[in-house]
Amino acid sequence: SPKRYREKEKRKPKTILGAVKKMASEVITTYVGLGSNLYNPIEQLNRALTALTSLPTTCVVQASSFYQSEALIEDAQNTELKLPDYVNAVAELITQLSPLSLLDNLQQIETNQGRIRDPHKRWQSRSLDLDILLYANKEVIHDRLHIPHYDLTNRNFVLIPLLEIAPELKLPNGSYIKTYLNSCRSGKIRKLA
Ligand code: A4P
Ligand code: MG
Repeated sequence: SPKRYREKEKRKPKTILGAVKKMASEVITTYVGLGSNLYNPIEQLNRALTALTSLPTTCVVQASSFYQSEALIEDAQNTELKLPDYVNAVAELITQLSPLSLLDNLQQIETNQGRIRDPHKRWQSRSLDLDILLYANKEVIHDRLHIPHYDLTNRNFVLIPLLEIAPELKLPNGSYIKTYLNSCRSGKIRKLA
């Protein structure tokens, strides 16, 4: 109806510049951690990076080198059984997806790459794990989502690739991420060629 049309018109930004600013303000920088220790981890990460580039309203700005590291396991986990090494990396994205819809999309990529999720077992070997490390300066506390990632500052295999692409990055609380490098767990890690 003409009335509804007029209402719709009202909601439009007044200028092109207004529209551009509105769009720009909704673009968020987010960092995603990638990890794999099954079925050719390097191949898994390359596939995942390609999948990230085709997410809706999302661009991959840059990705870190790949790093090989010893599997971090829980104290209670059976250590006689040596788990395969991980390959880890971090990607910087810009996106207009909300945190939860980004999570849905990441979990879909994991599933597409054969990730089998057993909610009763933590830290199982996996073909692909995609974690949202940071989402702009936001803190998110939700049943399905904690941002920043709960263990980000303790893991050298997250901190090292993250700092490679964003050395001056800060947590939402304002502290520099690089300051955690000295105090994080120091499992074996090496940069892959
Ligand atoms: N979830 C909450 N917050 C987030 C977030 N910021 N990003 C929820 C992604 N997911 C988040 O995750 C379990 C649930 O966490 C999800 O359903 C989501 O709603 P998951 O991927 O299903 O299971 P998970 O990964 O086994 O659990 P968890 O505890 O997150 O494991 P981690 O912490 O990811 O650790 N060793 C090396 N060297 N490298 C590794 O990458 N990774 C792990 C897994 C263990 N050891 C490792 C590595
Ligand atoms: Mg995970």
